[in-house]
Amino acid sequence: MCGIVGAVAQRNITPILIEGLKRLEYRGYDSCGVALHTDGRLQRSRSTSRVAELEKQMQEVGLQGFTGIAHTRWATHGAPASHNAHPHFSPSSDNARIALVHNGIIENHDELRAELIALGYVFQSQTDTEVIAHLVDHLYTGDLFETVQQAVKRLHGAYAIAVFSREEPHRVVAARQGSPLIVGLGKGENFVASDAMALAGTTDQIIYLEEGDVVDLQLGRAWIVDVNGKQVEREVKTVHAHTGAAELGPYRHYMQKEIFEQPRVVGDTLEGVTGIMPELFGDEAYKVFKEIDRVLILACGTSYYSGLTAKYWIESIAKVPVSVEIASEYRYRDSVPNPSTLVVTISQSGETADTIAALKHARSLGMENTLTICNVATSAMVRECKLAYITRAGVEVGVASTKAFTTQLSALFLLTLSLAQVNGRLTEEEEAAHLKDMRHLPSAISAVLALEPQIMAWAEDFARKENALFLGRGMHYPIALEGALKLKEISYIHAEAYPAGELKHGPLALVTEEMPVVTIAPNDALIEKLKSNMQEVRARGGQLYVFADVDSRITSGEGVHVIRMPEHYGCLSPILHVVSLQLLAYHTALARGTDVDKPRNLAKSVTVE
Ligand code: HGA
Repeated sequence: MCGIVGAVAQRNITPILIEGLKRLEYRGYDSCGVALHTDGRLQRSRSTSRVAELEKQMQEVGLQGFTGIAHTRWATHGAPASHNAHPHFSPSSDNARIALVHNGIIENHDELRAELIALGYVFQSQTDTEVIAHLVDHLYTGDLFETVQQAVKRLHGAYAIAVFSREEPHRVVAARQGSPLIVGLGKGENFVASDAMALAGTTDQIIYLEEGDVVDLQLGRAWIVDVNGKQVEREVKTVHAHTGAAELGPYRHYMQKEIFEQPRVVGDTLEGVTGIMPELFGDEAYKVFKEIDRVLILACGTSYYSGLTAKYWIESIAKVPVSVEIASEYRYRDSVPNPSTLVVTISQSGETADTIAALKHARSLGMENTLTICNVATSAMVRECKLAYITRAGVEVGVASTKAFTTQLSALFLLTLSLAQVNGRLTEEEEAAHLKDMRHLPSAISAVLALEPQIMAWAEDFARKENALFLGRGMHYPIALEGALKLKEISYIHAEAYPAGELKHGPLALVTEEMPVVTIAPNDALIEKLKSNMQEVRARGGQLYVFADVDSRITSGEGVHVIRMPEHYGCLSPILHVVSLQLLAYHTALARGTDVDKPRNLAKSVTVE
């Protein structure tokens, strides 16, 4: 999603801004731009192509400067076109006094636009962002810090902004509310960015701004005022931000690389877990787990499906009731709060706007026992929650999440066992058996990855289809949902998932000889029921593509294609089955020639609502 980088220095900052944008590039964007204070004027360069193209454009005209801001945009308001790309200028392109970049959504943009048009401002874009640029210009007093503090009072919605003025050449002012923003401190120079990763190699001295903060960046000072306009000191952290996208190595795409990293990252996520204990989630975890008598999981997309899987685990093993809600729904609906709930948020980036808002909503309803499963230790989510488990998936570049999902599942299984233990539902023998299975997970996943050639053969068939159904039962139903989501996201094939028993209540009407039906068939208590559901599909001519456990006695035949999973893996079986579905989606997309790592319309780290 959108990325911001800004700098005030005594050297040419173009390389810092461009490098910062490149580090944020993997999140997905549709346009990018840079504005600099150059020779007493504001100048900008914008592109609907890649950051490398923007860099070339800037080199051609020799665009350099000591003060500036840069942006990657993922359009929410207005088409992904160059006139909508940030930075936005005010009062006009040729007479720019204010330059501004923004992440988020301004909800009262229509009202503000009408007001500003009445004042004579002419809009050049369809974005909600441009209203902020004109608003700042309209309120400008000659002191940008003071002006921005006034301007943000008029904004409703979510924003992280960075702005500078032609009249104050060594100053960038930034503010946040609902979208992440950090400050990077240098020696006689200061920076702002939407993520510390953007500044890796420039500075490791990072301040995480809080909601409502406005910061004044000058050469030797970084002053922050809080939401009440009171000057505040915020903790400076030394952050060794990872340097972004790693090398592809022998892989064609990051998604493929990340699928194949799963044995290692699942191992890393579980490393050091020699026994089950609540303290894995934080010092207060034992007390919290004792206090709660239900769990509410809040998440979006793939993380939501890991939450759904965890519901099956927690209810069957720990015997604690669980509800799982889509964060963007939960935050706006009337629900019945219960203070003895453990609120669990799941997010790869820890910055997912909907999930953070849902968490805050839950807290506002008096539910203070919060825990997050997250891949970024320094994220807003980790900072907001009482307890946390940090997955060790490493940077996930592919927009379609893979290794983040399996590491989330690994952490959620640990949570299940910890809750079971606190509730006296885990014997020492059971604990030892589960730990043994978890230790063996990396090699079990590797065995699934070895199925790639067989899955590639199936992908050839799938690439010619426009629809697909996915079936699962029990804890494999969320895995069917995740498999369908993967296929949709990167191959653009319409795919839907159903609990297999639900087929006859409607979706069976879709089954013809043209319909591939992917079936997850672990050898569990529901296998005979599932076989009946498969017969229902075959009777209507549907083509079954079955991932069957080694001992499930399902054989290939007319219209029934079977790939045998290496072993039956009990409770942890969802972690293995999803890997085969990831490979199926990947190879289908490859055969269709889509942009696997940057699927159309999607972005990583969804920091807007
Ligand atoms: N609303 C702004 C910024 C969008 C954004 O933050 N995307 O991640 C726009 O549409 O330009």
